[in-house]
This record gives sequence, C-alpha cells and structure tokens, in this order.
Amino acid sequence: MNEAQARQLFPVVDTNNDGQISPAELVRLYERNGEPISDEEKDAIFGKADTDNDGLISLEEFITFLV
Ligand SMILES: [Ca+2]
Ligand SMILES: [Ca+2]
Repeated sequence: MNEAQARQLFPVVDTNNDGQISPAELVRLYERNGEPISDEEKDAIFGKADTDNDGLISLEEFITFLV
C-alpha cells in the first residue's frame, strides 16, 4: 500500500470522523470485512500502530503502519 491509498482508506475506518481510529472502529472494520478479530489481535495491532501510546491511531500513525 502507498501513502495515497492509506490516506483514502483512513476516513473509511474512522467512521465517526474525529481524525483518530479507536479500538472499536478497528474492530468494526474487521467485522464489516467478515473477519472478526479477537481482543488479543486488536491489542497487537494497536501495540504496533499506536506509536505514541495514546490509545488511538492518528492518520500519521496509520500511514506509518500501512506504508
Ligand atoms: Ca474515530
Ligand atoms: Ca496514537
């Protein structure tokens, strides 16, 4: 995935449009795709993507994680 694709994907995941991806939004994304994830998998993704450990994934963190 390149940066432009990640920027397009972000608002799809950020369903409440607050500019951050919450754990609940991440879980919903996988459920929508028909591949539910466990709490452990969710925590693993946040552990990697949430580099400032504020409990949310910003656009910058999202791009860094995916690209
Ligand atoms: Ca959000
Ligand atoms: Ca963060």
